[in-house]
Amino acid sequence: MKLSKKQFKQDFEQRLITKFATDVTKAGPQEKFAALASVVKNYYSKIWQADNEYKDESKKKQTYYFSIEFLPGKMLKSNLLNLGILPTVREGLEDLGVDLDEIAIIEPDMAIGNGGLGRLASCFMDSLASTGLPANGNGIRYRYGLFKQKIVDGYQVELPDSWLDNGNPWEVRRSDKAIEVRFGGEVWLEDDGKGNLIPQYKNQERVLAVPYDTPMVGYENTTVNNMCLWRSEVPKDLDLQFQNLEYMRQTAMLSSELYPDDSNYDGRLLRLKQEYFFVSAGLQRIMRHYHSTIKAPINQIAEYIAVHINDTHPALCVPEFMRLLVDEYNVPWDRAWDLTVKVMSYTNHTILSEALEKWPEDMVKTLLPRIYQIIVELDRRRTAELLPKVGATLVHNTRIIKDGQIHMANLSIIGSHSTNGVAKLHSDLLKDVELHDFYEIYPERFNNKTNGIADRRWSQIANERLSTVIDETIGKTWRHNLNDLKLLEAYKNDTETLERLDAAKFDDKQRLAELIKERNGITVNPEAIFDVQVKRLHAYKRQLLNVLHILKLYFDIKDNPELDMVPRVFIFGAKAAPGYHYAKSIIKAINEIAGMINNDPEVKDRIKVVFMENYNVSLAEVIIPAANVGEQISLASKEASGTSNMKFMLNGALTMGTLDGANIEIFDAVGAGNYFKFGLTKDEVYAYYKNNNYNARDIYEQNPVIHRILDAFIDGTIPNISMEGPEIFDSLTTYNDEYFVLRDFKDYVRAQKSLETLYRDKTAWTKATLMNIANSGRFSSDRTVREYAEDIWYIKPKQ
Ligand code: DL6
Repeated sequence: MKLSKKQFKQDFEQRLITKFATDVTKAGPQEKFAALASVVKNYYSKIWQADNEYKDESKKKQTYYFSIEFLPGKMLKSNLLNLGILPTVREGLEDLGVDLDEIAIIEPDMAIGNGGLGRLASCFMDSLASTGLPANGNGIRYRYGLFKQKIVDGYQVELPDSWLDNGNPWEVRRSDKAIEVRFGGEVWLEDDGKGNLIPQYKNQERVLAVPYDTPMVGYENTTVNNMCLWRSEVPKDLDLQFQNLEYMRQTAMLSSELYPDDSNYDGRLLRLKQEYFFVSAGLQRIMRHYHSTIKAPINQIAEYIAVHINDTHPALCVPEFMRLLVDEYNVPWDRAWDLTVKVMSYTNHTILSEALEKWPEDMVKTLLPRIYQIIVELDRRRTAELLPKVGATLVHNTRIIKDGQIHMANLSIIGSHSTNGVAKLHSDLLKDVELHDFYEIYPERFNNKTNGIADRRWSQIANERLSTVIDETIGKTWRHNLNDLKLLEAYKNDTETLERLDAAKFDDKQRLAELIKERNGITVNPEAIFDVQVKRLHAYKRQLLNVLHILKLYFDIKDNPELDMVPRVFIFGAKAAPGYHYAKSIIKAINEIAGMINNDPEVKDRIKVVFMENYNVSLAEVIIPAANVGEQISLASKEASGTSNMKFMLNGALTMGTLDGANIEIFDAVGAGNYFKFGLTKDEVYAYYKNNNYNARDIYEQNPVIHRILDAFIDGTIPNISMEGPEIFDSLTTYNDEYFVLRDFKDYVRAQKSLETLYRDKTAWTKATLMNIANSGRFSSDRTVREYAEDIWYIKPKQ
């Protein structure tokens, strides 16, 4: 949009008066943020309205992306950038004596997601709008986001993330579009006299779902999509139920927190209820829109809408859509099924079996009796139809209902026309191993869509310095088409470019060093290698392997105090799921090891270990630009894709990585010299599984380096881990090291040595940096969503 600095200043000052009866000299930071957000909202609202009209009039097919998590982070700068007014606003504020960065920091992170899955959903929201694709998000407006992590005595402590305390300036509450969702009660079918069985209900619990729409502003275009988040409320006519405190509490809980504690029955029930809540509300809203605006016959619905099931949490889309078609719109069962499969598509985000949801039949039957009937009928019909075609074994292995459980991945695959993995290796594993039986039956449904990242956030917003260097080297076209970064390759031997890249990195490292000082009280040297591992804490991601290597370096120094090594700062950021004891023990160990090493005068600052608490999108925006190395060291086959690997690459960090997930594609893109590859391959891992011949204790017994490092966990060398140390030690020895940490250790140390050698040659290192940036274009989520649009959703961009 076009905006002069003068106009902006007027708008901002005016808004301070109308909103807070104050002026720029007296307003507090929260007031300045709220006024600025309100001005920005005003700017995009006209575009939003026009785009809504365009969509309604053109009736173009739209996608609805159903996800239990979204992780957008802060929206202010992203909205400014996408509207094309970031520099104008920054300068305008400067004129008024206001620093944009100081205002931007006030906005709480919108963290209604946990990790990669939610962040991917938000990258997609940005890219869908930025590529002009008509799409909507659909999720839950949790009152509390993912917990705030505090580190107390080295332990993770979880505090509530009350992100809505000052309101959310971007959202629009649409009470007029509220929808009722019903649970429980009794249901039976009655013949209407014309041969139709009509469901009758009694004693249902009613909940009002109120939509809050948040605009997703496209990058310098005229598309503004919508992310709809649902809040649960008591229906107005039930206000009298105020005496019924339990009902009130349960209703509020539905949109209270992400992933309630599911270690008990009530927690699991709540989670299932949440899943149905946002699925039913979202699909009902789609149906209403279809009838009020699209006005096409119901049996053409697949030509107008696509519904995406992001991981299995929204899998109830399948039976709920059937319910709506069959019960509410009188579509015959077979036709309804055909439409459902055409409309639905599903992404699998993990092969970890504990993450593949299953719900006890009884729970579904009690909470969602009509949905249960539909699932039973789907399963019955499918079994009858497929038995003669594919045989009993395949049918049994792929049934929706098995062993008293409803298998949500099975439901999603069977009820949709597309199942995709999120990186080539992951998609191959789904076809060849994990979902092979399904692949035998529905080979045409399986495909790969390698993940991507919203590159504008991770470069233009998070790393303005680097972005400027790139602009000055190859021009600005890369800002619209990330593939143009390839032009940088022509400068790989250009000393001046390399020096400027290096200087930008140094500035980013200084910025992070200041933050570390401020937050952790640790002084780190920006000349050191900044070696970063930021991601959820999970055993398969192998933060422990990183830790063992740090301990090796530490013992090397203890053995040889004059050891010549390039100083390293090891930076961790990770949240552990509140109930994941082992992951929390690793956090404690990292913090104790940090204390031990950082305070040992003999180390002489050659190693620093920093655990940055409360890792989130905003912190990532400071850490990732400053990284020299990104640790992507999961056991091959376990990380479906990973996306921080792509963010590091775009920011010129080199990957220390296994051949896992999208690392493989990064390796292929940058070439062997610009990536530190180590570790078992997926085939080697599977060979161990097949032959059942991995023996971690042998490695411990036979390798003196490993022996000494592991003993440090149990012999008091690492202080204050008398509970956690033995737990970690046992996991690697007695319990045979589930993720092959000890097996990969030696090769990891070798790769780490070659990293240090390369870092000593500044020119060679920076050249590798440049090659990483230059080849990161294919990892833009613009590319990913275009592939979804063309191959899965069949939607077209606005011209
Ligand atoms: O697809 C997004 C993201 C992948 O990049 C990660 O590799 C994968 O672990 C993550 N999966 C999840 C699902 N839950 N679990 N586990 O977050 O998805």
